[in-house]
Amino acid sequence: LQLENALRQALVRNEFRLVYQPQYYLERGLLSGSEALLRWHSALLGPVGPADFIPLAEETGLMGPIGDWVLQHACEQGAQWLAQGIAMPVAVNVSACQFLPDLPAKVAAALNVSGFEARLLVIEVTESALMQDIGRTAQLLRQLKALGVEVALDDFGTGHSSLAYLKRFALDKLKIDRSFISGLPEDADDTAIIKAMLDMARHLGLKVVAEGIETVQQQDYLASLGCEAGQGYLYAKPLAARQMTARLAAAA
Ligand code: G
Ligand code: G
Ligand code: NA
Repeated sequence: LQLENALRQALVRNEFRLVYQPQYYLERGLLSGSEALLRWHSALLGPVGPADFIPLAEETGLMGPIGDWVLQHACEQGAQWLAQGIAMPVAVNVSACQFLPDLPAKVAAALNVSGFEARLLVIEVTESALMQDIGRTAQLLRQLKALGVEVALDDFGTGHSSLAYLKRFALDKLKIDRSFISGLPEDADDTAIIKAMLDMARHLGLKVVAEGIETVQQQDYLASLGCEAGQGYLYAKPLAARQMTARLAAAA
């Protein structure tokens, strides 16, 4: 209850911030984008991790307003990078409870207010969000696509969606869950699964980002299989906006 009360105050007290984890093209080592990740430093409780407060936010109805803040703030940061001449794609996580008919209008508003470009915004959704209401999902994805944003399926492989929906839904990108990456390149099961995932993505015309790359061996193995991009501690942990800006300026 203490956590819930603190969370209720967090937005007005301006206790949230976003950090950004860079993503790289595996082959050429160039920056390909970034993922915005939410951080909360509570005045009462200190730092609280997303694994601890996001489920609570979802249960208590607070994820809606928090998610709006994330979307708006990420677009403002992206627009700021654009103003500095850096066209950096920014991916934003969207909870199942935000994946509702009002989402396209919220995305459009965030783009409008910030001046960020739709083609640089990526909406990351989970399989559970897509599977809530299949008919509605197809329409929502079409509306998001019509805005010009990309949609990525997050934590791919950990959910329970039917592969058939991958074809039916208007997705742009798969993010392969890090649980499939950690055993590479030695684990025979993981290598078989990764090969199948990359093969399928290629045939469906989906881009791929591998999550949780921690070693050069993993990077090189994934690159040899044609995996386009990745993120992970090998490159950088999530960075404060200023650190990310410095990295972008250095790469430009
Ligand atoms: O930031 P960290 O690497 O600890 O992320 C832990 C989990 O919290 C991840 O699964 C991530 O998807 C989720 N997460 C981080 N930021 C956000 C956010 O802004 N919105 C939502 N819905 N989930 C987030
Ligand atoms: O599910 P999602 O992709 O949103 O998860 C992002 C989470 O993964 C964040 O908590 C981030 O800190 C974490 N993360 C990012 N890179 C790595 C990595 O290389 N290894 C591990 N173990 N976690 C990572
Ligand atoms: Na994510």
